[in-house]
Amino acid sequence: MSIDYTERIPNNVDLAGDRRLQRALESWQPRFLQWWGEMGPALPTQDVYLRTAVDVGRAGWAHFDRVRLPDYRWGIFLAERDPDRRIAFGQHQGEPVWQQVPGEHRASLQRLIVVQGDTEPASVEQQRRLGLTAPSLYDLRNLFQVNVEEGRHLWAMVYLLHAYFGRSGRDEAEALLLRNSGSEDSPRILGAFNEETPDWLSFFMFTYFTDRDGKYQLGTLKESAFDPLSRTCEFMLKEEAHHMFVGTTGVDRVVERTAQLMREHDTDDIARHGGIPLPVIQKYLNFHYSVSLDLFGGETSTNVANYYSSGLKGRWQEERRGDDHVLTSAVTTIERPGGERIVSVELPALTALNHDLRTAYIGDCETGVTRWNRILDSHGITGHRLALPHVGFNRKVGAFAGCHVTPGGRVVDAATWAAGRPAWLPAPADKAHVESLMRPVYEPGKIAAWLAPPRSGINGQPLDYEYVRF
Ligand code: BYC
Repeated sequence: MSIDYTERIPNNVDLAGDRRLQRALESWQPRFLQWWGEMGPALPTQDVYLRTAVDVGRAGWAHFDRVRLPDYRWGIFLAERDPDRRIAFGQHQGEPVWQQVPGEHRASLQRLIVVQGDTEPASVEQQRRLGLTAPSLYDLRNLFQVNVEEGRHLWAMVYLLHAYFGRSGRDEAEALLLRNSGSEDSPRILGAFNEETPDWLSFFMFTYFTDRDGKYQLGTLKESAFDPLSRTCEFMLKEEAHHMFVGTTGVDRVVERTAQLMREHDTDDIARHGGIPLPVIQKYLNFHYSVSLDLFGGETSTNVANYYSSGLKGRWQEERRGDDHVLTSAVTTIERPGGERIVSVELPALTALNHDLRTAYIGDCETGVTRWNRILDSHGITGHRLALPHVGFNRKVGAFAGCHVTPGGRVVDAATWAAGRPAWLPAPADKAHVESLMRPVYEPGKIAAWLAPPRSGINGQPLDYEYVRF
């Protein structure tokens, strides 16, 4: 079913056919817009060159146009329904997928949807002030594209809460607009979404590492036996691809510019030449990677075992796995601290599914590091390498929480950790330097001196296109 843009809430779920639901969502809509006004982008603009979904099918789903941000057509878009789809894993493997929520899984499914939904507006809140220091109109436009799509992902989860979870779902939808990133009284649910994204290096790292957790979590929810959740995640993943692109190419361009400055001035100390030194890039990487690893939950979790067995949340690329998809007798190996060393232990695969997902995620993160090191190589910089820190580094969740592990993977005491910290995580002086570079560049085609230009414009437009008008 194609998307109906004549409706107050654009959708492809025949909202008009369910008046009660339509009215409930229409009463949530002004509250969303109020939240967007208060917590969304702080920079006033006239319009932005944005893409909007016009069809959820394979071809031609995106339409580009100049849009006033508050007029963006947020709506409800689910991927096409496959009438033959069957549950791919767990106790219900082989049975038809569910079009309604089974009573016994109501609380767990609602919890998963609320946790997912909570991250979407959180990221908009975290990025609220970035427009004030955008390094170019191209980047500013990308920020706003990410923001409106996160807003739409909130709509996706709110639709599920309203349509399938009755009164408690409506209450949760309300609460999604009441919690705020970093709030003392009512913070966002997951740790990384209460951290600040105060500068564009953080934004690129966030869209590389934290949005990538989103990709993997959505990938597991796409496998869900609850078909409406699966279908909405499938479409969200298509939008998510652009967020990955912003992160990957954003860090590419920081590294590229840093390498250029290192060559040009024949020094590693490029801070005084207006660049971001490699050790600072590494520290930001260490921070964003480690807080993103926390988003996978504990290495061992009975929650995830139950989600899997009951069909709520699958594995990354479940159907491509060559095992029994039940995992009752499978085992796996994980690393965890064992006194002063890190030891490997064998565990039931079912309770280690967060670890399984995290392993796929880490493999994906490595590809970024490889490409950034290739950029250094291409500038003849061979003495420096970017690297992912050890999984135990700077962790607050899981087996390594409360244990001090260096980026290289050595377990150390609290004093050694405290002494090493300024070299491993962004120190006040690093943050101050990065902040000092954050000056807005709003002239079409121009770019801040700490960042290399992108390889090409958006949707075939030239780099000096007026992507945002004021
Ligand atoms: N912070 O059994 P455990 C995205 C809680 S990002 C705070 O080890 P479980 C996006 C946990 O809730 C993707 N609390 O974990 C990216 C549990 O509490 P309860 C978001 C945490 O349940 C960028 C307790 O600790 N989507 O889309 O197996 C921009 C024990 O946990 C944290 C999802 O996460 C934490 N980091 O797995 C925009 C998918 N970690 O239940 C968007 C939905 C754990 O005992 N969520 N806890 O009160 C889930 O699948 C799971 O809830 C988690 C945790 C993977 C998060």
